[in-house]
Amino acid sequence: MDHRDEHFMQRCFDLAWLGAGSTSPNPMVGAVIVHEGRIIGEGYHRAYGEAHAEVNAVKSVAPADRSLLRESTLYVSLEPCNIHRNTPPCTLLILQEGIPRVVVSSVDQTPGVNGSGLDRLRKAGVEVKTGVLQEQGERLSQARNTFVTAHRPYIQLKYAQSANGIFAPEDNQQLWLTHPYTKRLVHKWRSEASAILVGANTALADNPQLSNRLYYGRSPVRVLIDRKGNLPSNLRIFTDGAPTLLFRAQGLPEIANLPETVQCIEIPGTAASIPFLLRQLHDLKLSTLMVEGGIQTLQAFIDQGLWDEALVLTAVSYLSSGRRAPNLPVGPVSTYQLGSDKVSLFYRPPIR
Ligand code: AOF
Ligand code: ZN
Repeated sequence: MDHRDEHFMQRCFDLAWLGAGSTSPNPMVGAVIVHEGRIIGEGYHRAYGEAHAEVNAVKSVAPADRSLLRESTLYVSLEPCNIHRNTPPCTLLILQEGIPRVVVSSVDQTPGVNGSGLDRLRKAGVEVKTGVLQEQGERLSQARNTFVTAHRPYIQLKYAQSANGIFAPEDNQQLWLTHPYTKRLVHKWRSEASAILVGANTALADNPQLSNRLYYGRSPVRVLIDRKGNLPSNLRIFTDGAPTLLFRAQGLPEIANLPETVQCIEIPGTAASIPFLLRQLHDLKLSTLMVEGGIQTLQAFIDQGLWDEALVLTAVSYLSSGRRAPNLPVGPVSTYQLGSDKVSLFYRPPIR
């Protein structure tokens, strides 16, 4: 069997991931142009508002190879866009360059695209193949697709536990269980998340910064739920000058001396906190949310079915007392060893 299409699609995925953390709320997308088995161009979507993967791939083709575009295959991890928003449609570029064959992994579920990009190419006589490494392609675009179809951020739960399943608070140094490598990995995840959330109990108990300090790239916007207004204004989250969204009930007294970097959002009296908050994050174009605790907050997201994946770190040490880590209704899809820890990934089962 010829695995050439899968091979070049894998290269598209590798390129796409280079945009992690900077394309949101747009998807990560990679593209490769191949002439008779040789890659003559590659590109990826680097940052929101900037050129799409296909454009960068076409631009990267050497002048001497440009005439080969008319005999080449364009591989792209996501269906080429067919709408004009920040940039002109990629379908138009493909037709203008006369690229005769396009291979795609999965469909762009953005309303207005959603198959119409593929249709347009087919109607213009381009040979289109779709569904190559589709499952991986869908995983790559799942944050984007969740954002545009469910109108909420893609939700990642993240927590650490002891070998016997006792919950380990995030920034509590006395209870630090996991290996230093793992901390760096957690900061990498933070660099890729649009927003990061903890409940009021965790904010109070751990006084966390919730920033990315150990990996390159940016930090997520911090999100706090403090329905009753219990949090004091001297928490690090309020004083360190980085952006924070604070969700509180309506009608509470104002917090004195809050810097401008903290935006207070009132939860209407009758609204459930989490769905309201998710809608607000969506409207602020925050397309992924990492929920770091505490147990009550994590369990509330799980009980409401409002999560997409869980990243669970399991240390080698045992804790003799403490609260049990949250209950996930499924087993992990993968587990790997990092230093002395295990890193497990869970996906929420489909809602029927
Ligand atoms: C592609 N290739 O590399 C990306 C795509 O105008 P924009 O940048 O806001 O993009 C809007 C649409 O393009 C939207 O459907 C989004 O999913 C898609 N992103 N499409 O062909 C790319 N990043
Ligand atoms: Zn495009």
